[in-house]
Amino acid sequence: MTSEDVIHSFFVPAFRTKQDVLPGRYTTTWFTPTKPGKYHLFCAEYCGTSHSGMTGWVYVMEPRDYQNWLSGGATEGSLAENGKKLFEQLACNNCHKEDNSGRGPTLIGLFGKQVQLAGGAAVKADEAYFRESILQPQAKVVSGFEPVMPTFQGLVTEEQVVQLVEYVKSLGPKPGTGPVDSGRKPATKNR
Ligand SMILES: [Cu+2]
Repeated sequence: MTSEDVIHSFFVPAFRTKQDVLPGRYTTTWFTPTKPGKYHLFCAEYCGTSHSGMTGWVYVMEPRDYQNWLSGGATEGSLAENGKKLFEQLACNNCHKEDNSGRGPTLIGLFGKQVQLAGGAAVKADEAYFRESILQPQAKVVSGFEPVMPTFQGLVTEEQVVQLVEYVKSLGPKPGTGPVDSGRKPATKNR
């Protein structure tokens, strides 16, 4: 879970579970419900004028009912599958090529690795880094690459950002690979 604006809090009273939802960070929550039913969920952190409308339902189903619901076309693919489609629609793959020959670094096997940045710093390739790189690509430029990526701020919804992030997560890391090396020499100014 993440927020595009202020701090919210995901709260399901019946499950006695509550987790803050923060801008710039991804948080996770999970629980094992024991009884099928329909349970209220709330935002439990005052977040603005529409706070009182920030509610929803969690549906707990028997496995068979859940399978029925799934096959009824209630969902169209996983987050990662939708992210892959979006990645192609937005032509991200023109620059982020699988073989690292594009204008941007390859994203294969990236999730969870340390990334060497231009200027010498390093950053962990986590969800927050992916999100920032989609919305503010110039914030952390990978060593060996030019800061040429345009921002996708305003072009993708928060839900689409989540889909893209899940897609990149689904690309790796591949087991047994070492830290990510961009495979390129650092960019020089006089090129
Ligand atoms: Cu809220």
